[in-house]
Amino acid sequence: MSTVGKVIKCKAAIAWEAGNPFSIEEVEVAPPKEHEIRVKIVATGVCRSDAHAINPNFKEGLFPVILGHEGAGIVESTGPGVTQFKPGDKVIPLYMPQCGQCKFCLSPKTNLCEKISKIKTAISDQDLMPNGTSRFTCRGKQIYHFMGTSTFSEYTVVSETSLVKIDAAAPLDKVCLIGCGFSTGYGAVINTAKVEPGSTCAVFGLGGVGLSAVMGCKAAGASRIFVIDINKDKFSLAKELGATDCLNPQDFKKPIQEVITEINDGGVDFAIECIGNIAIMKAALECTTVGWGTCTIVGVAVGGQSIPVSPMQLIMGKKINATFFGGWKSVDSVPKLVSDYMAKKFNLDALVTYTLPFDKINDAFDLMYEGKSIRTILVF
Ligand code: COD
Ligand code: ZN
Repeated sequence: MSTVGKVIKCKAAIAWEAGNPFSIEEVEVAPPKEHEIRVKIVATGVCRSDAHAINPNFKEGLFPVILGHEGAGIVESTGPGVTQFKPGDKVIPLYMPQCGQCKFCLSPKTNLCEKISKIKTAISDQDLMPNGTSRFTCRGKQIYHFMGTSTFSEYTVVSETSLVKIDAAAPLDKVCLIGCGFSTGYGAVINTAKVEPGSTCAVFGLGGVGLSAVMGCKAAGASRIFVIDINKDKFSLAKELGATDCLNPQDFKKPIQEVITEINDGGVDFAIECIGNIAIMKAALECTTVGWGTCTIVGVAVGGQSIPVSPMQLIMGKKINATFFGGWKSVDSVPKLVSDYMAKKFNLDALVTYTLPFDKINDAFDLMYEGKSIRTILVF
C-alpha cells in the first residue's frame, strides 16, 4: 500500500537528553510539505559530531532530537513544488545545503549557503524544517531535526536544497560517508588547504575525517605525511592510506609541534587539525614552517573555546584557515564524489570498520568512544 501523503510510523533513535544513550522508538514521520522530500534512509554513518551534539558540555543542543548527518537513502515521496527528485531516486542528505541563489552560493569563494539559517552557529543548526516546524513526533512530543538531515531515522524529511541525487548504482552503505566524514577531511586538504605536489603535511587526528585528510594529502602528491594521534592502533591504516611518519605525542617529552619542526626542517608546509581540540589547533599552527605554513582547522571544540594564536605566528607568514564540509559546494560536488568513488579514485571501504544493524546504534557510539572504530555504518 502506498505511503504517499500519509504519516509513516517507523524506527528512529531518539536522544531525549544530553549524556544518555539513544532510545530506539517508533516515531511518526509526517508527509513532506512544499519543497520537501521524504527519504527512506538505507545506511548512516556515525560521526564524532553526533557525539558532540549529545555531550552535556555542548550547550547548543536541543532535545529531544533525532541526530545523524552522514546518511544515504531513497526518495519515498516529494512535497508540492519539488521538481528535481522523484520516488526511487538514490540520494544523499546534505547538512551543508546549496540553494544556488544566495550570495554565498553565487560566489566561488565559499561553500556556505544562506539556507543554514543560523549561519553563525552552523553545527547545531537546522533543527526544524525551514517553515519552523518538525516532521517528527514520538509519544505525543515534537522531536527536533538535526543539521537538516536526521539520518538516525528509517524515514526522514529534508528540504529540497539539502538533498542531492546520486548514481543509481552507488552502494549506499559506503557512499553515505560522502555525506560527511570523507568529504570533510578530503576536501579540507584539496579545497581549503590546497596542498601542493611535493609538499610536507601533518594531519592531527586519525578518525574518519583525519584519515580522509591523509587520502587527500596523498592524492595531492604530498612528499611526506606526518600523522599524529594518541591511539597508536590508528597508525597501520594511516600508513596504508599514505602516511609516512606516525607520531604519538605521548612518546615524546617535548610538545609535538617541536618534534615535527625539528624532524622537518623548521616545520611542515600544511597542517590539518581533525580533532576539535584547541590545544591541538595551536600545535598544528605551530608545527608549520614560517614563511608560508598553512594550518587548516576542521574540528570544532565542544564548549565554544577559542584558539590562543600568537600574532607573531601570523606576522611570520603562517596562515590559518578552516573548513566546513571540506569546502565542497554540496549539490555540485557530492554526485561527482560518488562517481569518483565508483571509478575507484579513492577508498571509502577502508574507513568502514563495522557495519551493524541500526538497533545497535549505542554499540556504534561505544566503539567510537573506545577508539575501536573509524566508522561504523548502521543499516536499516
Ligand atoms: N591528540 C592526538 N590525537 C587525539 C587527541 C589528542 N589530544 N584527542 C583525540 N585524538 C584522536 C583520537 O584518538 C581519534 O583517532 C581522532 O583524534 C578523532 O577521531 P574521531 O573518530 O573521534 O572523529 P571524526 O574523524 O569522526 O571527527 C573529527 C571532527 C574534527 C570532524 C569532529 O570531532 C568535529 O570537531 N566536528 C565539528 C566540525 C565539523 O565540521 N562538523 C561538521 C560535521 S562533522
Ligand atoms: Zn560529521
